Amino acid sequence: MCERIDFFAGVRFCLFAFILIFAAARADAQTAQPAGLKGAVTRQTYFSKTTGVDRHCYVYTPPGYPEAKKYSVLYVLHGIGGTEAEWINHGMPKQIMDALYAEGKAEPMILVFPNGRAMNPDRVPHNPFSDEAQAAFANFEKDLLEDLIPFIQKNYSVYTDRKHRGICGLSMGGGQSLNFGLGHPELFSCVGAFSPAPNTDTGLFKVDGKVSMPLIWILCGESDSLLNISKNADAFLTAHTIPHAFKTMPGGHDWGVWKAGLREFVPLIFMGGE
Ligand code: FER
Repeated sequence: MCERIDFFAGVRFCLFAFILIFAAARADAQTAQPAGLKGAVTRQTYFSKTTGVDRHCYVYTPPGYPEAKKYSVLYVLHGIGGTEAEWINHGMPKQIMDALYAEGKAEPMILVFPNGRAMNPDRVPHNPFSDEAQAAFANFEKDLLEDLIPFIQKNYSVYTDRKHRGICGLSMGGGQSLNFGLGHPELFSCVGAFSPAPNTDTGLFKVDGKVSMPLIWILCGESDSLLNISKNADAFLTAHTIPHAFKTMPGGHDWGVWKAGLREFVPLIFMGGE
């Protein structure tokens, strides 16, 4: 009899302990993903009306996707010689994002890595500085707005308003982020430019003050030969009293700066969930 009581007391204790551990794990999951949980990177193909051909992008989905009801979307753009694979191959975005989620420092978001050179045939030109290549980087604005964003919104569990849409990139992609983001403040709520290139065109920025941009964030290496581009953008935004952040850090035109850019920019965006 005594043994029977002990047995049931033991079962009750185990059950109680299990419920406690489960509750603690759930409470923790709301602030941070347990370390070790990993996101996923998938290559996607979409048809571009802009170029008339299929184009590709990579998509990072965070640990647990699609657990949250809807996710924000951050578009992450590459540099002059790159393609949709550049960040994936050199920037360690999956590792950076998985670590940020494990630390509870990133809102629910997916990252989209497009090919930022919209041309047909779709290839890296022999001379990435050619007029043709430069035009393709500018032409990507149309592909992004009319082809890629609708594709992502159709195929992923994401919000579709500007509050939950951001854009950032390195070098040429930094210039594109400033041009497209500040050119369409009604479509993007945050812009990050890491070492923006000479394609940065302040003439495209909407500075009439009607739509305020919650976050404009520029980062450049102190020894980057393109530092003056960041300084010009900073001076332009300051002159137009547009709130923004401009940071420099030790480094040149390199991945140390760009990885730091992604790592520092992501925790600042899409704050407040809904
Ligand atoms: C230039 C120097 C650098 C330029 C573009 C770049 C358009 C881009 C560099 C990169 O993307 O890494 O004069 O002109």
